[in-house]
Amino acid sequence: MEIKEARFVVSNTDVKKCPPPNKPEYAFIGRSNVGKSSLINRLTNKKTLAKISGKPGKTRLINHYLINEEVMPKFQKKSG
Ligand SMILES: Nc1nc2c(ncn2[C@@H]2O[C@H](COP(=O)(O)OP(=O)(O)O)[C@@H](O)[C@H]2O)c(=O)[nH]1
Ligand SMILES: [Mg+2]
Repeated sequence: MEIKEARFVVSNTDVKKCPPPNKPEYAFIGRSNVGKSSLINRLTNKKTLAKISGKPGKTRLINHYLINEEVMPKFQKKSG
């Protein structure tokens, strides 16, 4: 898949508040500081899409990013 567009959608601490699972999703899961954010930025060719930190334990959130929105226009951000 060619990534043409990528944007941050929302961060959550509660999985119940995450966007509805109405799209294919790729999950990047791993220990703190292993390079998850760096990998997301590399794949999307956006240096600042996912925040990268030198210190472990900075991010304790579930972050959702939307890739190629024009291919999947029905996505709606879930509020709250
Ligand atoms: N040497 C090296 N450092 C990396 C690599 N990928 C990420 N890092 C560094 O590892 C640290 C944590 O990366 P980050 O992407 O924030 O990890 P995350 O906590 O899993 O999201 C940052 O200082 C990155 O610059 C890599 O492939 N090689
Ligand atoms: Mg990270």
